[in-house]
Amino acid sequence: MNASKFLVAAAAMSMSATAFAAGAHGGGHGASSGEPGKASEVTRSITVEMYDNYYEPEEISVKPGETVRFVVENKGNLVHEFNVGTPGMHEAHQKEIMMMVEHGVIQGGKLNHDMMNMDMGNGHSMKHDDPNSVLLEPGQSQEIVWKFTEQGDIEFACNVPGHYQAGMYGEVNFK
Ligand SMILES: [Cu+2]
Repeated sequence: MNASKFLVAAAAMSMSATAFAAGAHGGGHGASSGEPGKASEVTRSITVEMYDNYYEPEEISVKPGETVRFVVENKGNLVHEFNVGTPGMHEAHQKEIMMMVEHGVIQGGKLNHDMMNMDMGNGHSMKHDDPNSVLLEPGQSQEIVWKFTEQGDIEFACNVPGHYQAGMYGEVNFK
């Protein structure tokens, strides 16, 4: 990228950085889908495989109060997300991820980590580091320890543009 192109990109990014931050923190992230869990409280591990564009398993069952270790593996050819949230949280997060796509942070099967770490002013970046979510390139895997504090309307979902709409989400059932 030459210098003038870089400046244009940087300006566009800093303009949307404000919107990005507002989106990320406006919805009370995490409040209604549980909270980050402690490794010492994990009672069960669930492996979740991500394909283009669906999960295996397609739904999971948990008990209220249970802490689960999710081992998330991307077995598809595209970047996919595993995000534990309410339908409203997913809707808000889809706008954030759309912005990452528009800025070239997500390109099909690749994540631009340099751009994700770039400081866009005011300490904001396009880093994707919510505790309830992982965003993975093909072949990558990562773990999330999550505590389902109480029963609620919770889904795990991929918010990469078009994927949720294509059915890439699953129900969290309480028993
Ligand atoms: Cu996806």
